[in-house]
Amino acid sequence: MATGNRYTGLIGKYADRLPLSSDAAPISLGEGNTPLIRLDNLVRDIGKDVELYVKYEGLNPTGSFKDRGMTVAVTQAVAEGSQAIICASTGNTSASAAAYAARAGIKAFVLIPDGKIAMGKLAQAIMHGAEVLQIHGNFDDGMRIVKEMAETAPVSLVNSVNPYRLQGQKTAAFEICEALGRAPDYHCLPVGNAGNITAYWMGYSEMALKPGEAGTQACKFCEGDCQFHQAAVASRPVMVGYQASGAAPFLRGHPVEKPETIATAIRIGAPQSWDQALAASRESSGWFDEFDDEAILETQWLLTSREGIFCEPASAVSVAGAIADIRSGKIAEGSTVVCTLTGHGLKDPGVAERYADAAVSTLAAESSAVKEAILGKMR
Ligand code: AN7
Repeated sequence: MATGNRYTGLIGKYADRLPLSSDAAPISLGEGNTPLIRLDNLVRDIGKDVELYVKYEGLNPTGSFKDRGMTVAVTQAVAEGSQAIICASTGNTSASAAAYAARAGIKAFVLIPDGKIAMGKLAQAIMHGAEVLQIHGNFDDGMRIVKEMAETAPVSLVNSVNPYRLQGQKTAAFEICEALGRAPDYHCLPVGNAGNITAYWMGYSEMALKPGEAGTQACKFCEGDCQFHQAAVASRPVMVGYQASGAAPFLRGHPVEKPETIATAIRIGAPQSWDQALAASRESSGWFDEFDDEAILETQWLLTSREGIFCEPASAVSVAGAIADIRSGKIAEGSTVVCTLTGHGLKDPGVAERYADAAVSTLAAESSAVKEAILGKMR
């Protein structure tokens, strides 16, 4: 019997904050516990006095934040005796569902939009043995169909309309409060189906002191030196949601019929958690904004080339937004800002093609040629 301190994932860590019965056997891949990285280079470039962090969710087991929700949703589905799960997906949900279903020994059916998901995500769904159903339609069409399937076929729906998904995803807010010792002033994230912004707001709200409660709370759950349970925080952040211009229903004020963006993860026109996301925005005095594909890719490049962090295009919109709002002063100097980088850049390696001509030199296999290239590039 090992006696170490092995991290066993969200359910192991946050059991008392998750609505799972204690006899549900956790289906986990050690998700969560992702780094909160400070962006010193970009902040220096902006020249403003802010603390800017990214929560790098690309370091979850399948490379996106979806794993936080999937561990809880699949654990619950299995506890209920389910033999199969289903989801519609722009890619990351299907990759995560496929992996957790494999681990649980159940079937995963994933509906993906015709030709519009990133190669890495499709590879994951295939390699984990999911049944991949590509529909002649977009994510919103898929969502409509899987909701019907959950009513009429023996499958559990694991999109974020499943409340266990958001319960799992709220733990990212707990981790941020633990890491900072407080809640940030602003939390910025990409918005697609609007589940994650809803989940973070739930998490921050659960961490916050209730009216009338004084100071940091003593642990209600355990006697030890448990950092998490003592980390009740005084305030909640302003929630800021950013969308791709071609898929920005929150900016239009209504669903978008034919969403289009290079950030395929957030190519969503009819967000399922519409009301909850609006409530989070309103209650936190937050806002929504939009950025076009060019701005998204430019920010992705800034993160890779200036900070060493490779996120997928959809994730970069959170930093594009934060930078714009810090520059304009909408996010005030002196603030602590956290952006969620929702997925890993390796999910969508195709975006690197546009830089390859400039980055890749082809040479003779000779020391002299390589040396010449080195000296040339150092100039
Ligand atoms: C990298 O996988 O909807 O606003 O089907 O993959 O909670 O939907 C993905 C969404 C942001 C948007 N960043 O989050 C899916 C899917 C990445 C994503 C979002 C997604 P929500």
